[in-house]
Amino acid sequence: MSNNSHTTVMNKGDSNIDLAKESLTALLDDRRVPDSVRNVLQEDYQQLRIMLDKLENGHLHIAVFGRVSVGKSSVLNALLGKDAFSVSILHGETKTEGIEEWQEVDAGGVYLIDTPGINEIDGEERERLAHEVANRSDLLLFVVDSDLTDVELSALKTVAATNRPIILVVNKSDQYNEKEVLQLRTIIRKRVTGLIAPENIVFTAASPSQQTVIMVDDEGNETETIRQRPVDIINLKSRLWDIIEAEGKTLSALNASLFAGSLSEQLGEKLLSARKQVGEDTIHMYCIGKGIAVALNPVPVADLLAAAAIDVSMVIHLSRIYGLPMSKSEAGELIKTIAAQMLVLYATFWAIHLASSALKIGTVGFSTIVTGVAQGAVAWYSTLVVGRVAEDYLAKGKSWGETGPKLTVQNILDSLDRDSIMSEAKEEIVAYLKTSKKPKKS
Ligand SMILES: Nc1nc2c(ncn2[C@@H]2O[C@H](COP(=O)(O)OP(=O)(O)O)[C@@H](O)[C@H]2O)c(=O)[nH]1
Ligand SMILES: [Mg+2]
Repeated sequence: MSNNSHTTVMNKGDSNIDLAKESLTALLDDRRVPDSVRNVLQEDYQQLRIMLDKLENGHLHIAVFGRVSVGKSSVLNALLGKDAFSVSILHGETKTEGIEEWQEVDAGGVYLIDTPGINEIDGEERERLAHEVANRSDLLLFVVDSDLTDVELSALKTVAATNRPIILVVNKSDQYNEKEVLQLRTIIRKRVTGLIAPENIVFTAASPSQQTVIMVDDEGNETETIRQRPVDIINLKSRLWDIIEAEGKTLSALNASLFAGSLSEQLGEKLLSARKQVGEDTIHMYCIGKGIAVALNPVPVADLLAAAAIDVSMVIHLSRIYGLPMSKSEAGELIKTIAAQMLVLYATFWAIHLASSALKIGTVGFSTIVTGVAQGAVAWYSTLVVGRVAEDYLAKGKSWGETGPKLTVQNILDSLDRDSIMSEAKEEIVAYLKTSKKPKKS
């Protein structure tokens, strides 16, 4: 919502742009995403910034897409009226993307983007490239040089699914005579029904080949002349001008909104996995902290208190990573709920733990260390469980969902291999105790 005063009457295009800008800005400025998580998703945030920039500058991006050697670079050069992009008879001349401003559009800010061809890469790579190119462009020129191959048709379907406007450019029309052009148009029109509107199928000859004409005079002498066929790009130019004039900025707003929409969807999933990743490291850090604190602390009651405090900090820390900050008491309540379920499910296990905890009083020297390490490992394990369960609860938006607390705890316990976790924990604790004397404060 814009609260600043607009003195001009907004047209549909402007309000679309505002909306698009808003949703991009909202994604960028989302305070619930902490820096630790943002760092993991740097590239996505960079893309968001580029998109917002483009929108603010009113830029329009037109990209070519298609098989290698159909004449993508040539089509762009013909539009630009200069050899801005390199062209080659060799396959795959265009290795990376290139961008060039199309000066002929008076309004300015229209850019043509050249891309590598698509046929020598496998299907998955093709899909990825198709999405990437589509995401970054407001209008696509899908270039072919004959009837569409299966690979081209599937690539066209992929880009069409991104809802970008597409012009199907049938290049190298100089290779066909008039009748063949008509036939080709009919065949292609049929093939792309539902994907491309008939007015967006345009024939071009971006870089026509030379024609050798042999003339025979009355005496039977042959003379060879080489004739340059004319470049034919005017239909594409005028179609582009029409579209730019009619929809210009709306197109880039449309694109930005689509991008923001799909990104926020993707970002939702990516955010979750980035949060998991950061959460994982965080939990591990607290497991070490708690394992060592417990291993070194000879008084079992204090063990439990210290342990609880560490778990509370961990849950608060996790709640920030998940963008749902919790207070100390809220975190405490959550731990209580989790602990209650753990007690129910693992009664014997904790009973042994508490018994060994009691044993620790009065023991000295080596045996204290041994018991300490064993207890540290138990503490580590319990913190891991609390952390994982808390994460699950946070990932569901601070709720137990349909699963409920009991089943959630049960599922997490089932997913963890207790024995191997505890033996790894012991190793880490012992390794830590060997290298330093004091536990790390977390
Ligand atoms: N006959 C003919 N050849 C063309 C045309 N456009 C491009 N070519 C040729 O096709 C080859 C590949 O062109 P290029 O633009 O590099 O294709 P890209 O790989 O799709 O970028 C080059 O040899 C061009 O000269 C055209 O309209 N007619
Ligand atoms: Mg090229």
